[in-house]
Amino acid sequence: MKTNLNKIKKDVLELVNQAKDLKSLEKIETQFLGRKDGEITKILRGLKKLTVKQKKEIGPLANALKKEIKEMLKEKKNNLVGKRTDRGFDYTLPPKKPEVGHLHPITQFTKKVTDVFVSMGFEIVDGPEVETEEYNFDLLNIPAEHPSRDMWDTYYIKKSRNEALPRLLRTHTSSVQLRAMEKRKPPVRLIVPGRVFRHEAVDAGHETNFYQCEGLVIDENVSMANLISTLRVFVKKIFGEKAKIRVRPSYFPFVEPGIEVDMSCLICDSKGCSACKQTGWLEMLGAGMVHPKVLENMKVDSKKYTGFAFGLGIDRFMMLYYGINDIRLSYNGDLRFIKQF
Ligand code: FA5
Repeated sequence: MKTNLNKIKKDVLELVNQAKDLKSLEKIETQFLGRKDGEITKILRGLKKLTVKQKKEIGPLANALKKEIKEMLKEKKNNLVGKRTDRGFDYTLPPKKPEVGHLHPITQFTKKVTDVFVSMGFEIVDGPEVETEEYNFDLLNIPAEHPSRDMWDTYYIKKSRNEALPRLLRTHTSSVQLRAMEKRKPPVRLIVPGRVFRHEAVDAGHETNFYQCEGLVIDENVSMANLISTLRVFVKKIFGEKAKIRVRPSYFPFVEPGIEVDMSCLICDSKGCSACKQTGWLEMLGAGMVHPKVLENMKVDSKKYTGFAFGLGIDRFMMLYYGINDIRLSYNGDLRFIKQF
């Protein structure tokens, strides 16, 4: 009996060594440990026919061998699972977790921006990305052939046969100002977050497709001081006290006077980097007091009401917020970048 057990051990060792897949291991298990006809099972079952002395000798040996075989099979199984040799499919492995996506960093940051404005009492308004010249230019005091149209290099859409007027990809969210005022009367306090398009020379701070957030406030006695303090509160709410802004006079045909607002570059601590073109400042937004002509185009009495408007670059703010030194990273689809947010 003892020799028999030794032979079984030798056979099992040999078979386990030769086994190349999980199926072979199952076969070995059945052959030696199978409940009905397993060789070890039969020996254990036959113990009752032995003398007490034999039982005492063979019983522990057979049980020890059973345990040893189980361990050999387990170890070999682990090796095989590691190598995945079982016809390329191992049903004992836990399933691969499905990739769960998340909102793009621009979408997440846009929400942050709009949340701040909503907390300041602004209403969110939406508008079309494909626009007419009327809303993108004419009603904003930028007539056809006027040189100020050169400020925005525009993508035009090919006219279809039954279209009288050309359409274009909006160059700024200011186009929605006029649309919003068709359905509203002052006082208004609204923002328009959205995508805009320009035929730009792309670099670390400029894209052809980017995001803006327009703001429009119209009421009695609205002033430039209200505009600047609104922007200052916004910037501090997003970036905290460390953020500095500077205001420069500027020109936009739809505001008078117009300003541009720069923010201290938080990417390089104002030391100069590729994102701020080594100046330590990043241009963040254009703004100003709504031009009386534009108020009239909105059917707003320009003698009674005044207003301010601003258009901030969401991408630029996001770059400063997260310390991203190249705007193109947001649009190249590289998951190594996107997964960091
Ligand atoms: C405008 O688009 C005006 N509509 C803003 C405005 C609104 C002025 C209301 C007055 C009243 P501008 O072209 O400067 O202005 O763009 C506004 C902001 O968008 C810039 O300050 C910048 O932050 C961002 N921006 C402009 N061009 C790009 C670009 N190519 N890539 C990324 N961000 C840009």
